[in-house]
Amino acid sequence: MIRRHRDLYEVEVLCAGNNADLLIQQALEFEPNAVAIANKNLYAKVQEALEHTDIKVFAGEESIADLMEMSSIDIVLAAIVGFAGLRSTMRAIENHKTIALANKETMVVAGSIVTEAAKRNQAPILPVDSEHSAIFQCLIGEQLGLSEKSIAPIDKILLTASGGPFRGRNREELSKVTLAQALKHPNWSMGRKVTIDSASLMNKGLEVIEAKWLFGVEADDIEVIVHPQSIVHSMVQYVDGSIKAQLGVPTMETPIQFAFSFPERIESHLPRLDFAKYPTLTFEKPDTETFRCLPLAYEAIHKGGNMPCIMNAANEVAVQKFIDGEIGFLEIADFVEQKMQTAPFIPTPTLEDLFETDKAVRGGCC
Ligand code: MN3
Repeated sequence: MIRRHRDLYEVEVLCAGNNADLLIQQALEFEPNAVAIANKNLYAKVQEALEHTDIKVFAGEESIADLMEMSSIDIVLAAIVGFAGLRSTMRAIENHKTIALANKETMVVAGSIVTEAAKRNQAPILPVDSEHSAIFQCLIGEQLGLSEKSIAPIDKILLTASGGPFRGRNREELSKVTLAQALKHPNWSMGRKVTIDSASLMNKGLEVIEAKWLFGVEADDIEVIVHPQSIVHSMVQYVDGSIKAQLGVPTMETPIQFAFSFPERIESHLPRLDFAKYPTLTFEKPDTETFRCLPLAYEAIHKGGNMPCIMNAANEVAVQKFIDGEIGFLEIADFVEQKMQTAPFIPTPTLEDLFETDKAVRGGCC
């Protein structure tokens, strides 16, 4: 997107977790002011590769958060996966940056704190998650501004889910699925964590919570609908019964571009949706008996407080255990449910409480 619109956007900072090679390659192409790599062990490698340039090199998660203070930054694409993205996103908000939010865990864990801080600091949060970008696009013209608490004309949000690679399978079949099968998503190409979350429907659970905070609606007014073709990216039903939907081929480039170009629309060379190739679009109810992560997410948001944080941390641990072959696929939900029952509950947590909760659950507190 940036590559095609170099006249509109300048890259100030690039950050990476462990992928030093891609960071170096992109730094040489986009010539940012600074780069940061979270993994400090890779500092020397990046520094050496960029030695002959003016690009400043930093390492460590703190330095990523510190870079958010740069006055030359207007918009931050918050795309660090998992809880790890919270601190730098908060720092960007405190520095009045526009946030293009690709990190849903930030909203899941600290939705109330993040949305309040965004309001206080006049830092708009624009969704990058494809479903939330769709909802946002359906809301334009109906009400102004995101994160407003009262969106009067909405009846409900219809959040679509592809159903992932295991749609239609029963628990017996799911007890035997492998990591390789879980990583084969039918429509979207994404990182490991998100792909496994998609297979377990936890991703949709996280998205329900994300939508609640982004659009100021109650979780019960968000209905998940399985739509295997991933063409309708989500919908909004209004009080008069009208439904607006946003459609397109499944690619993350569209929502990323829209978050950057909003309130304008700019050209894109991306393939157009050919309806002849999709003669049938289907919709079905999610199987919440089999895919228990989705009801667990509703339970967490109903409970409130630090419960979504407990759920998220437990899920991140469980997904890693599944990747490492320590637990089976169905045990992801078991693990999450168990932590939700035993981890200490805090009804109105501060940001520091949430960091403590996250650490405790990861540390195996309970
Ligand atoms: Mn999504």
